[in-house]
Amino acid sequence: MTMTKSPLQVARAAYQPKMPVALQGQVSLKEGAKTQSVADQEEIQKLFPNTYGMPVIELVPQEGEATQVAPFNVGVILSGGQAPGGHNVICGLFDALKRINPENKLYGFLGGPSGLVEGKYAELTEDVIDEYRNTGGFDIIGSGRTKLEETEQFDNGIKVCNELGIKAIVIIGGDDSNTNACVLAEYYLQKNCGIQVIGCPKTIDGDLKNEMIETSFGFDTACKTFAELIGNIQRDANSAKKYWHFIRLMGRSASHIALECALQAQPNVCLISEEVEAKNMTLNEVVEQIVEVVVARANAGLNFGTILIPEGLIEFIPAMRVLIQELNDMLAENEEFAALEGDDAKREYVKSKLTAASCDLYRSLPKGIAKQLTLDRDPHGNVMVSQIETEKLLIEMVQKRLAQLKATKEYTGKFAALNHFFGYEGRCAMPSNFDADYCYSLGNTAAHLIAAGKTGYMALVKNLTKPASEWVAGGVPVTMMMNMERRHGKMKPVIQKALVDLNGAPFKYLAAHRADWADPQLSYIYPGPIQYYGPSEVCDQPTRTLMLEQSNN
Ligand code: FBP
Repeated sequence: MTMTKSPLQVARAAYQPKMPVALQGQVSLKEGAKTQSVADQEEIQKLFPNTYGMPVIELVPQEGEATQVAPFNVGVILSGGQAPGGHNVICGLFDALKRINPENKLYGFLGGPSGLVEGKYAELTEDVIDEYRNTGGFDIIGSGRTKLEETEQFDNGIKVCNELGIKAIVIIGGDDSNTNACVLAEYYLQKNCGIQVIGCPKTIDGDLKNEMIETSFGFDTACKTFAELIGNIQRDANSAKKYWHFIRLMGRSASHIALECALQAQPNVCLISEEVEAKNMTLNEVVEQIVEVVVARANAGLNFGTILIPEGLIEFIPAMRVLIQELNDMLAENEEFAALEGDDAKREYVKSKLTAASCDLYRSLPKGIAKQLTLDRDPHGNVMVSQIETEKLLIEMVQKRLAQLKATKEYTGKFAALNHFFGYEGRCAMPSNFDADYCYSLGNTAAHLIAAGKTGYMALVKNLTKPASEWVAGGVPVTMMMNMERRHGKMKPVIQKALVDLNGAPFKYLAAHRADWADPQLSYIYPGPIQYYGPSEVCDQPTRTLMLEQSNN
């Protein structure tokens, strides 16, 4: 007989996620005070007249008889990059919908937001859902990065929802997708079409967090997966004693993933983009910071080590940021550039359009890196930093600098470097207990917000360093998290990205300990793989970031 599932897969299929007490029985809503956006209040209010200022909501246990709710249908969309736990949001949503009324139906829009616009969907029935409980990936319905922004797309959505009797759409996505969810909610209220929109905070990057959203789902599992790999590499480095490992980690602009992995594995160096920017560092200064550690360790006879590099680093070097901004504005809807054939023609075109300082910087970069900077932006206008091989650029520059130091006898070690990029390895990992529980609770929460007629909200679950039974579930108006930012050359309302806070406890911990971690007296940690069964202190711990952040409160 062929085996189609590993024993762990079978065990995980039967895992019952832990949930806050408030979600375990009948639920009612408690509304707080009116809210304001985090910045640019006047502009945001003008753009979102119907969804601005709504109160924060808390879900609380309901006393007495269950309220009868007429059956309704819901559509769900997975948007953007995969994040562990997405399937459990859908499973939690499904189970809560069925508890609210067994006749409720859940449809999944296929391939991301385009599924809604193009009317591509599948009904998610019990047998489908059961296949995906506590699994990683987004393959239950697929994901995509189509941006929902045109009224034509919104109107198509109305047609499709009406055909399926859908009363609400749940968009599981990051900051950009949830911004779009809010635009959609606002439009549907203006049109009075009766379709609600609820968001859920997803992204491994960890940059969708604020006063209300303690963390985005997927960050926990992805970081634990990367930290395991980094620990394994450190053990290899410490055994063979011959390589410097330059490890770039996903996370887009924010360095949360690199920081969390550093807290878990204690590498010799961890660069934090936000610090590089705050200190106004040049690329050469970043290189110098690495070289100092390499030289110090070589002097102690250790020609090996680990260096963590956040994937967005390059955007945070001030001169590089100006260059990227110029490239963004230049490349936005630039058909002339798109029509050019061959790398040389494109390079010459770019050089002719840049300011003198940016042009000099562009010319000084290795050609491969310069080309990577001009690759297509994603549909939200972001540079695709995952495709820029900053770790190779740094290796090359460190190598050059060490050669100079060797010539003057200031460095006598050996330098052999290997490059790694971790991102896709962790985005679809089997969710940790934390993510499995958190996501299932988020899905449940979304169902209750829908049943109560809410729209323009993001589902939230907080108190996350406490046992799951003490978590608090509710909803936050998406407009509360918004500000105005420049995108595609224009000012747009978007959910404010949370970058690493240099005054926050996680960064301060790194800053206080990194000299010890660089030191020849090794302090590597080998975190090992995620554990699903065993003592709670091994299996249910949230990230170090969350624990340090909350230990301050
Ligand atoms: P989201 O913001 O959509 O969650 O993206 C997560 C992410 O993994 C980033 O860390 C990375 O830069 C990007 O997706 C890679 O994009 P793609 O999946 O299109 O290669």
